[in-house]
Amino acid sequence: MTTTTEPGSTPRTGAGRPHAGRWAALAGVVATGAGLAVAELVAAFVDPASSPVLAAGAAVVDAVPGWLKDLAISWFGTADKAVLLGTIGVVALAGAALVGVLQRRRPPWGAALLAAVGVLAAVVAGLRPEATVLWALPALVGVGVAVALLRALVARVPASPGAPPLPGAPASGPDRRGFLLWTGLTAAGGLVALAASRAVSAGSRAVQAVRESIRLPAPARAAPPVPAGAELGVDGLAPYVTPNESFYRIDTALIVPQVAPQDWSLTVTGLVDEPFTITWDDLLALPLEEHHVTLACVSNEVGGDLVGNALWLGYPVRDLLARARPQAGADMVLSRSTDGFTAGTPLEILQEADRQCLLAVGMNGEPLPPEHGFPARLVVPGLYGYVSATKWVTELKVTRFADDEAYWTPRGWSARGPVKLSSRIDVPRPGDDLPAGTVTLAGVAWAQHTGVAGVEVQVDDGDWTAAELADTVGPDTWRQWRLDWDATPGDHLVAVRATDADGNVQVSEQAPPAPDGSTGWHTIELTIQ
Ligand SMILES: Nc1nc2c(c(=O)[nH]1)N[C@H]1C(S)=C(S)[C@@H](COP(=O)(O)O)O[C@H]1N2
Ligand SMILES: [Mo]
Repeated sequence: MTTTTEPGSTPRTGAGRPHAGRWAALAGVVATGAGLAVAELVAAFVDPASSPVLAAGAAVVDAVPGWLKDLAISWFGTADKAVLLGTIGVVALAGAALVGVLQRRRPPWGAALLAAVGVLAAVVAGLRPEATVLWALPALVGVGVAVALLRALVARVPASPGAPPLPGAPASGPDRRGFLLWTGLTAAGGLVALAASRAVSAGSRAVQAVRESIRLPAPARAAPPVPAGAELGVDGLAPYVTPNESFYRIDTALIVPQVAPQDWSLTVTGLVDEPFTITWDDLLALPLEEHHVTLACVSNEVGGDLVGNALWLGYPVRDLLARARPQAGADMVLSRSTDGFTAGTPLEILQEADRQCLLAVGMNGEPLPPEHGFPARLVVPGLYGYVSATKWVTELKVTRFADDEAYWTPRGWSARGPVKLSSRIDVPRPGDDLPAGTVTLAGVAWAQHTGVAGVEVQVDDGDWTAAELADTVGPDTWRQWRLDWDATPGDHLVAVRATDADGNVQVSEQAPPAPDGSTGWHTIELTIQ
């Protein structure tokens, strides 16, 4: 608590009544604490990591220089995180007390300071690398509640003994009993909100803990190793395998579904002779396969980043279907997620002997991250995600396109979504400083399940020049490309196009993503100095 002595107030001496500054500080602490508890409650619904306290802590960890981090670790060892959170707690407590005192003496500056810190916390949370816009919500709701409580409680702070009433305060000021009652009720409400937030986030924390304890079985059939030549080693170029943390995420779920493996099962049903259900343990006991597949979103604009490549571990969907024995006339598998999302995939594609469609449980050597479908999802080489890559999948219904519609079909997207041949320029980045001379152009190109056979680059109205193409494990992934260009000063347009293994050349006609995927050449403007 602060020990301010206000002008005109009697300094507190010994056993006298605490003066109003202390009550105001208490009001600040209780109002702020209740607001933080409400923020925790909102965060429990949005994402546990969107808690303003955790997000601010994470931002501090990212911002402190390496030497300070090393120093903290050498001083506090593994307790460094507890020390950091403790420090944030002490600073918050002191700040909250200050806000209370300020609000009493210089209204509305206490409330204004609190609001400013809350908005800052919302921005910090919203800018976390893994954040969605929703991450700003906990801090915004929390600070709204805190400001309202602060104003209400400070207005009820009893006057210091012997002090003249503050400007604007009624002559017969608020009484001490009333203040304590309101403060107590607020504190109790805050504790209830905190308990509720713990209860709500218990499910996701439990799922998180189970996920971390899982040791996935080794594949019965391992993926071919990634050849060294798959990486061209160009700075700023998308890596051949996309790390899970930077893998694009697209789904309709406002809150990431939390599905515990022990509660999960997958049912194969519909037009089949032998419907069946497998549990998580059943699935892990099957011979799993590993396969690199580049996933792409139909919403990806030309040059966009809604595409990524990962090593998936899972069980062939083909074998699940064989066990269920689809009936004649069926032509679609409607896969359904716990959150109600559905995708419709051509049955014959899932049955192809040489197409590795997986019921995946692993992504780049670890269990699927929750936002990528933990515990199980589908991955189908060659089809956009919206018609194939159902996350948190629990049902495969064998059916007919004539009888069933998947989630996106009545919303303006094609029932069938083969990935279109495409390519992208990653390097240079817009705004890069480019002196004349050799400029490296580089990017990626994909034609899942057919394979990319060539990439060409055109500068201004010049000829198309073949780029160097990196190695790949096979036709189901993208390939890096690069070309060293002898750049002359001035403004230039650089375009890229790919050719697939069947000899199809990427088309120049520009089409928007809807209804079945964008087309056109990725073209960038470069200014050479
Ligand atoms: N349950 C569920 N699965 C889903 C979706 C969804 O909205 N809900 N979106 C699909 C779409 S449109 C794409 S592009 C891929 C994206 O997978 P990712 O988020 O792992 O990159 O998931 C697919 N699976
Ligand atoms: Mo998508």
